[in-house]
Amino acid sequence: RPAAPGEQIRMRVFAADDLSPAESTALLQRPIIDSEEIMGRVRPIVDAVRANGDAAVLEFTAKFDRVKLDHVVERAPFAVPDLPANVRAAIDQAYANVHKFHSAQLGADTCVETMPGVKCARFSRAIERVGLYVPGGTAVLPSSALMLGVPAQVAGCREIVLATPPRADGTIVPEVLYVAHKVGASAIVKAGGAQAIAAMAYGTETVPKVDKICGPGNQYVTAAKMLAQNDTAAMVSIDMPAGPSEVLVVADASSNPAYVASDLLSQAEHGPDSQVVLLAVGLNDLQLAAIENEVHAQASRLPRVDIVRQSIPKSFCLRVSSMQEAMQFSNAYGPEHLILHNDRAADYVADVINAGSVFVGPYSPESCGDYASGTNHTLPTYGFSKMYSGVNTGTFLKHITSQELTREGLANIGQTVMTLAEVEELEAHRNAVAIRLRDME
Ligand code: HSO
Ligand code: ZN
Repeated sequence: RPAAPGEQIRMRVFAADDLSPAESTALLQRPIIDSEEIMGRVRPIVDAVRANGDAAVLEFTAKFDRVKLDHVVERAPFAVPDLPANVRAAIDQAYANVHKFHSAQLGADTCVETMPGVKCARFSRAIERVGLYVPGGTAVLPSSALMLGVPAQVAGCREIVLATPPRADGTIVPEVLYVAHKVGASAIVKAGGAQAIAAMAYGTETVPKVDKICGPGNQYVTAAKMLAQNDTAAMVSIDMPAGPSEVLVVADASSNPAYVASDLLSQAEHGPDSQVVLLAVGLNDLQLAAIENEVHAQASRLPRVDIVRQSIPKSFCLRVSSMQEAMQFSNAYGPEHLILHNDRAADYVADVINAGSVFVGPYSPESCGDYASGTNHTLPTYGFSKMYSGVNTGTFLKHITSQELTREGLANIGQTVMTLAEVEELEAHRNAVAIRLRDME
């Protein structure tokens, strides 16, 4: 139940010691998403865009975004808007940091001589055409354009297409336009939701078809990405499945209650379904109350307090007695963001097994990673940090292998290959080696 105006905005509190195994497992669960119901709504939209192209996209934009457009795509060069100097400087700084960190991820090619005369190499190539989805909704998100566009640019993608819902007057958010220009996007699709994803997956008269679609979005966007990925007619891949945004904060008696509360709230303000977890390590009632009071006091002053009134009561605090217990719970939960406010926070990074991104110590708020420090903010949610990485430069690359054998190399490896071919009873395979070895005798 959302907190009523005037009522204390507080998280539910559980003590690990009092929970049955079933109850603590239940705490790890994310809200259940009825994917069949959503797929049922999204499939006709995807089909319509596939069949009718731009006309369908324009129709859905009029229906869902209530914006009447006469064209879907803006092509580069974009008319870069006049931005306030401080905003432009902030975007430039964030761009520089994200660019620096993602450039360092361009790994070197590898070449290994596995046996004398047998050389194996691996090199990378950029995915040629990528589609980046920048959500609209309750906030304008130029930072998401940056977090998707910079790694695509660093990887060397030939065509970067950005999709984002238009504003009420049909224009694109100026900050997003500026980022699109900086990352070298070639086109902006003025559409959101499933229709934008479908347009990039299949291509339309004006929307370029892409090879991979990345970026966060609501359940409809995610459903459309999954549908497109499973359709061989689209021939497109996606970055990862996405659920509501999450943070897990670890605090102990050494933590600053105001800092802890501010981090919980910066996630809580994203949306009513934001997942916020506090692990209170060995805190007494008074110490926990200090954090709770800060949450309420800071929340009450936020412009988005109505969203926080919904998300905070759905979130929870778990009281645990040791850091070991905290890290165990965190790894089982697999949070999108993990913030370590505890004493000697850096020592615990080694214990992290599942998390999208880790924020270490009292001076590393999630906001810095969300906007400007250099790490990416497009991260796995919903427990998918157990098997997915956040968006990174590698997201936009493929790795190709090659080999070159000399005569000597073939002589060295030939018998091994022929024996294995015999085991598999694939005579043509065996012969491809044998025919060469005979010539060499
Ligand atoms: N925390 C969000 C990213 C974001 N925050 C964008 C502010 N703007 C990702 O979980
Ligand atoms: Zn955020």
